[in-house]
Amino acid sequence: MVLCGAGLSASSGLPTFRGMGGHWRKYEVMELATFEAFKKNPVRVWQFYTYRRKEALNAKPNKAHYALAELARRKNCITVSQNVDGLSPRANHPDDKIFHIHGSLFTLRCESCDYAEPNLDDPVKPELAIPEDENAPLPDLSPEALPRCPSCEMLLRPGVVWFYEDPPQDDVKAVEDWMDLGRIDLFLVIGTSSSVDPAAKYSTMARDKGARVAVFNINRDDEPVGGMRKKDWFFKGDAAVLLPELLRSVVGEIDEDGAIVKPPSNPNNQ
Ligand code: BJW
Ligand code: ZN
Repeated sequence: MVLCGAGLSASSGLPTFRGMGGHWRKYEVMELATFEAFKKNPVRVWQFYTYRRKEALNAKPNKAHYALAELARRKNCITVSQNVDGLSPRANHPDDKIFHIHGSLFTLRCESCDYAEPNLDDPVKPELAIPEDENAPLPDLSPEALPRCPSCEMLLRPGVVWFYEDPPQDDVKAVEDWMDLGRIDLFLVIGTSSSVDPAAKYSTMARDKGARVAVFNINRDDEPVGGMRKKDWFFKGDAAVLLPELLRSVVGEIDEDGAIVKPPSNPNNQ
């Protein structure tokens, strides 16, 4: 089982959540990533997510995304991703083996009814375009400029899971059902500060199913909840370098574009 966070995409050039210093321009990110913020200032929140969507669309999956996608094709394993950047889907990670428990930047959903749509437009509406110059002021828009639900006319919002919101219940249930199936050998914790529930709970749950834990993180202090145990591993460094190396005997040698340039030496490696 794999749990990944923003550090997986750091080498693709996307800042981690806490790595942004908690700020975007002069705004506190914590104050943009809540439904309360959206109700108060939907224009500002939409401008923040327009910026995030553009950054993610301009980024490319890295070797770690491709290695995890290949691992999923070869092993009985699931990935729980906290990432909303769409890079794992773009690395062709099998759809039925990954659960995006914090949603996606590229789904729009209605703030009021059940309407949802995939959307890759940049920007979603022309008025939302963000000035290239970071110091240039953000355009002062009226909420009329924001995307609206074709079904009920209320505002559409980014399809991410904000603080205090429930992660998609179907996904949470599917993850728990999979964990209940039997023993878990190994739990990989990749590029996450393990600071947000429910993701932070999964390492303890996996341990209860017998898992040993392997952490991949540039920061030795970012341990999973409950700390490290005797038979765990901590690989300190860039996930995009470490993972393809550590998984090479199982997934083969992968190039920058995700092509397997050398087959695995030990595909049945347990
Ligand atoms: C590298 C690297 C490299 C860097 N290689 N590594 C007080 C305030 C706010 C909230 C709460 C609160 N008290 C309680 C709450 C609830 C909250 C919570 O858990 N808070 C904790 C403080 C306890 N949880 C929730 O609100 C969740 N909802 C919930 O629990 O509902 C109840 C429920 C549970 C279960 C079932 C049903 C109901 C929802 C949480 C939603 C989080 N949403 C966000 C924003 C998404 C939208 C957006 O992106 O704008 O998700 S918050 C943010 O944190 C984002 C991330 O997915 C998430 C996790 O962060 P992540 O990925 O770990 O990133 P970072 O930046 O923290 O860490 C990066 C790591 O990478 C670091 O360790 C680096 O060292 C490392 N790294 N480069 C390897 N190259
Ligand atoms: Zn609606």
